[in-house]
Amino acid sequence: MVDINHRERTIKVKIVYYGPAVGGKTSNLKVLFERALGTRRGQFLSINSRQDRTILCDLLPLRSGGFRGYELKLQLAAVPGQAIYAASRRVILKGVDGIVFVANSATDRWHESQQSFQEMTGNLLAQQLDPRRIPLVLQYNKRDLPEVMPIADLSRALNDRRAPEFPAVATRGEGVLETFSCILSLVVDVLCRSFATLQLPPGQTVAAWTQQAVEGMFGATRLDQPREPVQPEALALDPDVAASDESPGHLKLQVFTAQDALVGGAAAPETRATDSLAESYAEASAELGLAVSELREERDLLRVRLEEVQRALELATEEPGQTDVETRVRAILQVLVRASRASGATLLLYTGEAAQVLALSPLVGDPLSRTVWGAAHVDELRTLAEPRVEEADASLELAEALRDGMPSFEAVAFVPLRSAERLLGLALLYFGPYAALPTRDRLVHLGFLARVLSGPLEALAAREAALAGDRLKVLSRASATAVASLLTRLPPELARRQPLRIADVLGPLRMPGISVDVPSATATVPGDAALLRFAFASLVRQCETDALERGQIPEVSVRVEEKEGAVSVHITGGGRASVMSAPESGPDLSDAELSVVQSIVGLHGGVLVSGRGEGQAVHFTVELVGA
Ligand SMILES: Nc1nc2c(ncn2[C@@H]2O[C@H](COP(=O)(O)OP(=O)(O)OP(=O)(O)O)[C@@H](O)[C@H]2O)c(=O)[nH]1
Ligand SMILES: [Mg+2]
Repeated sequence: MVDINHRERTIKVKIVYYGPAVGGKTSNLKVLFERALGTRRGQFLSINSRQDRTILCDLLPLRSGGFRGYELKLQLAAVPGQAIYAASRRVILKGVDGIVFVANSATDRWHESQQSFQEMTGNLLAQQLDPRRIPLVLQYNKRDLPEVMPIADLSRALNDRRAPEFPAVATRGEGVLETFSCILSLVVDVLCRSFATLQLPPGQTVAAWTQQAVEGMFGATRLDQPREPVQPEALALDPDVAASDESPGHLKLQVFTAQDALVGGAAAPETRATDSLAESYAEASAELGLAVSELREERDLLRVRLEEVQRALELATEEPGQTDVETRVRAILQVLVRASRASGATLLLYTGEAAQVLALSPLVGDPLSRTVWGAAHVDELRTLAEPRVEEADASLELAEALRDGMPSFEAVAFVPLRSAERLLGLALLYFGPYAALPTRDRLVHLGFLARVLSGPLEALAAREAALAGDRLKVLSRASATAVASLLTRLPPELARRQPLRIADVLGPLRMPGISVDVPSATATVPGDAALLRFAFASLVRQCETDALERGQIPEVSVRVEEKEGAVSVHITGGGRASVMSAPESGPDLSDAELSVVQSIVGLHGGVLVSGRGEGQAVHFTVELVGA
């Protein structure tokens, strides 16, 4: 019975391999397990006798990837074929969504296949399932044996409903994936027809979906050729169960049975009492098996999430200079892509003056920002606090923006990366038609990762701000140099010289952190008030910058001294120690600005002296001729 969980965005489907003893059911599952990519398979659990015959079942969880935004989880189960395990077969068949009947082609075993098929029909009817309608694929296995029934005879005997059928040699992988692909497509076809929300969008077919799903799970559509070396996917579902030709993830539970005691002897007698006992035992164990495999899946998921958080923390604590900016930002985006399993991604960076777009291959630009509506929509999302998903069906405009490009997408997740006060970046994670969309739970996880990853982005923003500051400094240095050269070429008589009260010139500089002390309020100098005030203000600023660069809160004193007709203005820097860390000192503008001050002082027939006093604080003295 299909189990759809809208909250977790999962669809669970059960496919049962049914058939006579030693027909090759376990062999089919084993091959599928061995050849499935590490990220797509869970642990393969077999409950066997010591002779490796199935006693209870084989369970193999597989993930097919996304189907209409949902993750399709397949539980493959193989029944035990031996006659005495009839109870287990009934239990395993409960809630089945699709059946692969594995018949033994050997001439001398053919009646066992027939009996098993009849038994299966009865079991389905007992569950109110119509044996003529349930998705069914027949596999005629062991075609390599010397004496096999012709396929036409097997087909005539077993397949009067004309279900799809495949010859196979399971031990060599022949026909195994073909059989599996076929049952998967039949089950998916039923899903599309039974649930309105799961209908495929126009232009997509079940056959095309199945082909990409199978390729996504196995990296191939046939298994009878040796596998191309697969790129190990970055984050395997279970690191212990990584894709390999050995099968470390195959857990076999061997159970001692009465048969083991009489190896080679007759089968244990079957009585009604032991039958019902066996049935309840089988039921409990099968449920336990399913629960264990779900718990294991949950554990695997948590492990993967932990790895993602570790990677995010690594990026957050990496020294800023270690890798270049683009590599770091790319790494940040990759963490989010892996955690969301998106098919494409871009990051809109708001750390600099203009927004920048970084796109991960195969994208070259941001698909959503291409349309006018999309660009405006992205802009609206600048206040977004937590990740969210939007699906193409939500609006015509979104559908157009997502579906019309190459590649085309069905949904987008927005993940904001924020500092305490502003948006530093917006990750846009795009999902293709065959992708599973993040569940609510996964969105919370993405939100957490985004908070960790906003650290490195904040450092980046600070660096960009510093660079912008440097650019500004270069610019003002250039203009200061230009002014200085203009002033030196100005004939002295052009400067206005009128008697100025020095107290009026310096008064406006007084503010918190700047003390102005003019003992004789009447001291006057001949000159240009605006130019002189500019010169003194520049010197005060030099002192302030100097203090800041030494990690202090600036305290500047301006003091006037009048002696023998000359007026001296002493400007002394300094500051209180502060907890601020000293900003990196970039190229400063002191030289250019000082030459402007020098020119102004020169125009007024004065001199500028500078130096450093005790505690290394800078100080300036301007000597002017009194009026
Ligand atoms: N020659 C040959 N042997 C096969 C083939 N498929 C499976 N076998 C062998 O047949 C034996 C039984 O295979 P299983 O896959 O365990 O059969 P089963 O249907 O699971 O059997 P039960 O668990 O008892 O129901 C094993 O020794 C397999 O190696 C095949 O296509 N050709
Ligand atoms: Mg078996």
